[in-house]
Amino acid sequence: MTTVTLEFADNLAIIDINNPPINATSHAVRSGVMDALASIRQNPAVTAIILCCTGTTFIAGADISEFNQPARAPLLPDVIIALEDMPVPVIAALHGTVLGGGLEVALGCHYRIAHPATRLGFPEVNLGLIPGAGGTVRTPRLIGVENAISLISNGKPITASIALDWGLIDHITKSDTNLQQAAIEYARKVATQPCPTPLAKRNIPDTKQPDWDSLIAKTAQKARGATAPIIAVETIRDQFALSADQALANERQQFVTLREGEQSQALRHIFMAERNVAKLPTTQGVTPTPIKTIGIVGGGLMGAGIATACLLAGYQTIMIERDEAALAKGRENVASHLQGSLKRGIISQERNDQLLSQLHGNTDYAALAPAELVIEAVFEDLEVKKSVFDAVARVVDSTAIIASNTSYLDINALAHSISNPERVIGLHFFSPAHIMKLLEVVCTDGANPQTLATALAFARKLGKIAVPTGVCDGFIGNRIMSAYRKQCEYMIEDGAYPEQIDAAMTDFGFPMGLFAMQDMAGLEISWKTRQRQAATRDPNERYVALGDYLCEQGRFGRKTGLGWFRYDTAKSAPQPDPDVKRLIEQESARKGIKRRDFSPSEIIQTILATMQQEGDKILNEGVAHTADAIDVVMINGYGFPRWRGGPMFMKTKSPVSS
Ligand code: 3H9
Repeated sequence: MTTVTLEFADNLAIIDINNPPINATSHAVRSGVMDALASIRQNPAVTAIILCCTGTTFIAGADISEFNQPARAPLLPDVIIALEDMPVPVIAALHGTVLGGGLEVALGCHYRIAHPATRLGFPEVNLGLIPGAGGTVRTPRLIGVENAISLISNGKPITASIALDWGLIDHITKSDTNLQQAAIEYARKVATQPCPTPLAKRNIPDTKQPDWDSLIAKTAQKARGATAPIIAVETIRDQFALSADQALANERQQFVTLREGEQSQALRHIFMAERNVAKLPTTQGVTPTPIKTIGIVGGGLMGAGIATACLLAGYQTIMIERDEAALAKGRENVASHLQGSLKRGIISQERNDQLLSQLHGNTDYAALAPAELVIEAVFEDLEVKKSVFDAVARVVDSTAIIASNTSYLDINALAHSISNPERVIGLHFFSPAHIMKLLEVVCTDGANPQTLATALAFARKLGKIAVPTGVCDGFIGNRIMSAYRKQCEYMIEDGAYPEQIDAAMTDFGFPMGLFAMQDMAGLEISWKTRQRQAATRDPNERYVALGDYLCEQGRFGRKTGLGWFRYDTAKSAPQPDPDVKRLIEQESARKGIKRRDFSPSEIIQTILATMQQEGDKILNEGVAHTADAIDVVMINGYGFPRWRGGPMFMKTKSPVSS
């Protein structure tokens, strides 16, 4: 396959890039484009050039697999300067996702036309980088400083219509027009006009500069420890004191420094880990069973969230509840989730109504007959779940997959409670299920590759990051969380306070500390679980009863205004409570523990070491297939700071710095 082809037709030159899967600017692309430009320069008949891509997208960025190797010429900034310096206009024909280095290439062209479904952006900050091929210099010169800052520092792509509004592109084609044909027509039109001044030779349009200090402070607060978004804003700011050439050199230097740094390495690690985590040898070459209809048993918080996710992914969805009142509540829950998507602009009112019409409720399990996959999301009790499995197995086809959303129960036991256990799998969604990206796909002992491949394909269709796990108490995420929660409770009895642990965690980069998180989730569910487990608990294991005492006093967390912390209003931040402090100190005294100080660094070291030790056990037992899987779970389900790469990645690097 030739990566870059050049064709001459009627005084036009068409450069076509074909570098699947994302047409990244790999070395072959950069040198191919350079060669094509050199050939075009030899052909005086050419009046305009079209740059386009074969496949599902225009260039979606630099090839990050090359970032770990020495850079090979020609470098992307030089390719873009060569494009910009062509004596005839270059038209970029954009479709798919025009990202990072791809958008920088487009900005090196003199005109940009796009298919209406195109999305454009600079996701570099998500990889711990800033644009490194002129993005911070050319973008403000085209669309002004304010829009450039927003595009570059938050990493989110924009639609073609916003791009047109901002002046980032010049034209949007009709959706049914052939893009290359539209580019040819556009090229013919502009070929007769003088070539526009390259962006790097223009001035920044608006002279009004933002209040940089407050902008940087706001960016830092949002970035929670990640440095790239701040450096992106600073790099845009610094060019006001530089010529365009100096600004390009400064940007490149910042880019290279970031590329070599720990944060970018960590973010690139997790980016690739997320894409590789569900690639299992057992499912290679297995064609997933096609699925059209999903059954969901239970319309509570989880069931309704899962139903919403299924509807949004385009599945016909059947919800089963025990009676009409519960079913009405389940429907109401789904409608309210969809309203949230409507408000966030993810769906239109029309789509909302259409999706609700694809939700079919019933109180009779027989309605599940057409479902190819049924997910139970009922109360966390093995016997209750077994009876649901039994009822489902009686009505669905013998090949239909039956899944449980349990977060810790023994799915092997559930699987063996029905006749053909090879079609049973765990689908552990995280709440809210239609929003959270993580999905643990729990492989039972007997699940066959077909069941697993189908579950993974289903997860991908929902837009989830599916992490295959084995069966154990808590699977990957809850098991690690339960191990480090225990350590945090020990630290509380030994001398730390909840606010100290939470502060150490948020300083490390977690969005919320463990104790505030428990307050938010509500303390009574784990209290009831502990009561159920009391009879079988190892009497020699250290047990911290503080959570029980809180619940005995009716302190169930944020919803009761009191938990590990005090909440004066529904929205107020957690406040340390002197009553809790007293309770903790009394408990330490009762157990004869001499309380001592814990530094933030000791707290974090303890948490991290516990996560890593439990992670090692999980790996040795084969519950997780790779250490990367553990990182993907902790980052996407438990708030572990993404820019640190995950606990197992950190283990391979230097000891933690808090
Ligand atoms: C940059 O551009 C820096 C410049 O400013 C300066 C340079 C000097 N490289 O996500 P998917 C692979 S930084 C290499 O499942 P989707 C991925 O591993 C870059 N490979 O598909 C997977 O491989 P496989 C700025 C990459 O349809 C396959 O492509 N750009 C890269 O759900 C499909 O990926 C970005 O950050 C890459 N950059 O989503 C864009 N990207 O088939 C990052 C993907 O073997 N990429 N792969 O499993 C994305 O956001 C999504 O991949 C995209 C497609 C939206 C493009």
